[in-house]
Amino acid sequence: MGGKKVLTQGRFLAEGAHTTMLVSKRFVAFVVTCVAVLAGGSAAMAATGQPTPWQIGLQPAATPVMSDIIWFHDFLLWIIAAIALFVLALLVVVMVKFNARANPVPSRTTHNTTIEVIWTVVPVVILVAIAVPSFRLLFYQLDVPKADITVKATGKQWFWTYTYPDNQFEFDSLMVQDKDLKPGQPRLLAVDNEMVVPVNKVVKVLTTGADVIHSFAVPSFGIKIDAIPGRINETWFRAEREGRYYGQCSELCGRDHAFMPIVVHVVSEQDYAAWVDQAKKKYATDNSPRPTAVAAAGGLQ
Ligand SMILES: [Cu+2]
Repeated sequence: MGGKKVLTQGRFLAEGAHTTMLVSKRFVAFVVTCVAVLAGGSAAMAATGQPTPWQIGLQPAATPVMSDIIWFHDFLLWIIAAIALFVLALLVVVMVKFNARANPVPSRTTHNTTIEVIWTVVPVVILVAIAVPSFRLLFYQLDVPKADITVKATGKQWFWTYTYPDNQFEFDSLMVQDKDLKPGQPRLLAVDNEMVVPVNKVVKVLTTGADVIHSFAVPSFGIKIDAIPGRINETWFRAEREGRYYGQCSELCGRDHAFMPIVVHVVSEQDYAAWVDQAKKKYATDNSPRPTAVAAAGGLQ
């Protein structure tokens, strides 16, 4: 009887060990898959200018401002991680070395000049180390360089109107409905008439609102600026790669707030010139009332 029990127990233990090994193997496989998906995902999204499944970081940068934002984000992450680990280590030391059992007679120390100077000076140094790149980035974002082209984006309930004041035309940009999506067009992000700009040129974006406050935001450009009725805000970007970059209204503006995406199509200078020629005819602003219906989709495909 006793022997059988031991045997059963032994088999149970062996089975247990086998299961543990299987689980840990599966766990390793899971982690490897996750890493592969994340690495593959980030490589795939490098060119997309839109969010991707399983994305955990910021969208890849398409402008120098966004590159700096990503650098600053990562820099802060290291500092935060170091501080959190340091505080955790201190807590562990306190719990292990100075609990009532390990340290029955507590020290009666109340002041220690050296440590007080250190815990005042070190945080100041850390804050200065954060403030310097932070202010530099802020000025870089806010100080608009000499613009090559200007585009005015007017937020409306619930679409955007883009005006090209240098070329005297403007057009409305509405979200493509699910049933009208063409292959490759991302759902809830694609629009019928995209804002087209040339690559490597400084684009000044003026924003305003026609009804309520909207916000013009394109993550991979590192821009987000409120579009406020009655005033003009400005921001800028210089896209370094051609492609389509997607954004969304980022100020709660009413029922269809989630359905007024932004698409900036960055093209070569020649393609931009060709598009302007075509757009001038297609969207010419004259004094006759503009049809409210949006001109048929077209332009650069
Ligand atoms: Cu809006």
